[in-house]
Amino acid sequence: MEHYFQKDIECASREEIVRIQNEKLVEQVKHVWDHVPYYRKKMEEKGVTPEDIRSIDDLHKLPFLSKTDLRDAYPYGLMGVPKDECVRIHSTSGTTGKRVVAFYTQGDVDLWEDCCARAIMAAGGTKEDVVQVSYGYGLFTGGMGIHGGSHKVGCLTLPMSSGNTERQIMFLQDLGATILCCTPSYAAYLGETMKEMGLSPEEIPLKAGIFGAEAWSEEMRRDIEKTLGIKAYDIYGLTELSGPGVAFECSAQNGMHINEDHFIAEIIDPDTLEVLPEGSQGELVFTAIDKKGFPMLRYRTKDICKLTREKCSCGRTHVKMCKPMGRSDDMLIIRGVNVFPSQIETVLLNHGYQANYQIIVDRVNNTDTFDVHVEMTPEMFTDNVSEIRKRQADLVEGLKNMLGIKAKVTLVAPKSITRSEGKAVRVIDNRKI
Ligand code: DLL
Repeated sequence: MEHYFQKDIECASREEIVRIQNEKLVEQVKHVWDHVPYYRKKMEEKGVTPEDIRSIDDLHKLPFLSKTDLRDAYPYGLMGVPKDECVRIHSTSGTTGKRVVAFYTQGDVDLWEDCCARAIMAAGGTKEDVVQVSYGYGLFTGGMGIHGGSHKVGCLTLPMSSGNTERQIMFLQDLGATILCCTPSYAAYLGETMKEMGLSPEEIPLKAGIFGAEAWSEEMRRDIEKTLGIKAYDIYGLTELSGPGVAFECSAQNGMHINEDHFIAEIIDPDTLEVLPEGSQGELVFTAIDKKGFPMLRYRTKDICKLTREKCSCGRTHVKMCKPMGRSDDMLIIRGVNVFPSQIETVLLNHGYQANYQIIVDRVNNTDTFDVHVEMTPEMFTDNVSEIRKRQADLVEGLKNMLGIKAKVTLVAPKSITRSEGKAVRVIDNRKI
């Protein structure tokens, strides 16, 4: 049976959604014009005033915002209300330069938690469930966002945060968690550790997982579903737009419904900045039409994605985004060819490996080197050199078919690549360009 947190809105007619978006957009643009001088200046430079924005058809007239703007306006330059009306700050997990900081009014926190509650109910959650929240708590939005959503659904919420893997597994067993929320790479690690401890999926009552915050493939989903004995649902979001819950998967498990009463999505060509027609692949851009503390208009996510309005079997009417295939800034250009880590992951999982790998790129004598280190699973571990060579050659071939370029593949011992409790580090790019 399908559960909804706010059925009226989640299953509203197209006309109703457009009506809501039109009304909120017009109001939000006025709010930003009046309260965010940084964005007002950008509008003035483009010759746009709030009167020009009468409906979502006028959205394309507004200037974009990007991470560069967030850095320029750091820390308070994009705040949309007086500081004393904000109640919360979160920040991205970025490692370079100034971090992005985002602000929330109580109303913003409320609507964010509603979005997460929708995601939990779409994954089959009800107040009967015990939810183990193993996303990091703190500045990262994963822990506190899902936590708030879980409370709203009325689930018994376990604020584990990430780390201490054996204790995670002990609580999964002892407290009988039925829904696990963490990054997909941490879910895979928990599954792997359970197996090592001789614990089979039947011995824990877990039924669903809500995994996001990083790109993960369909193959990885199947792998996690098998090792943990669950249904694994994707969830998407970013700090700039509140956090997890901007979009979430339903029982159809083929794309994530974007919460269109709060966010308007567009797909643009990242080079020409033109808006692309439905179904095209391009950069995802969001306009937050409710958030007041940190109101983002036409924010460029860098995530490469497609949108579809095909009817969904779950009854929800909100537009769906596909799994982002990666970020345009995660995309590696190796010997002139575009390479996404997710493509490499697909090849590995199709060859019976798990998503434990690292891509190491360097430049020697003006040529890119492309090394992929892949862990053998315990079952395939061997010191038979010819067998290892054969396996490596198979992977080189598989990667060449997928990417069109040749990689140097090195198989390494099980557990030799560092595991992540949050977002996995897949790429080491040593090129100094
Ligand atoms: O990762 C918020 C989040 C927490 C989402 C927990 C889901 C679950 P940031 O740290 O600001 O926020 O990173 C946002 O992570 O632009 C995407 O590139 C990536 N990302 C998030 N969810 C997914 C997903 C959180 N389901 C950036 N699939 C985004 C692929 C994702 N990439």
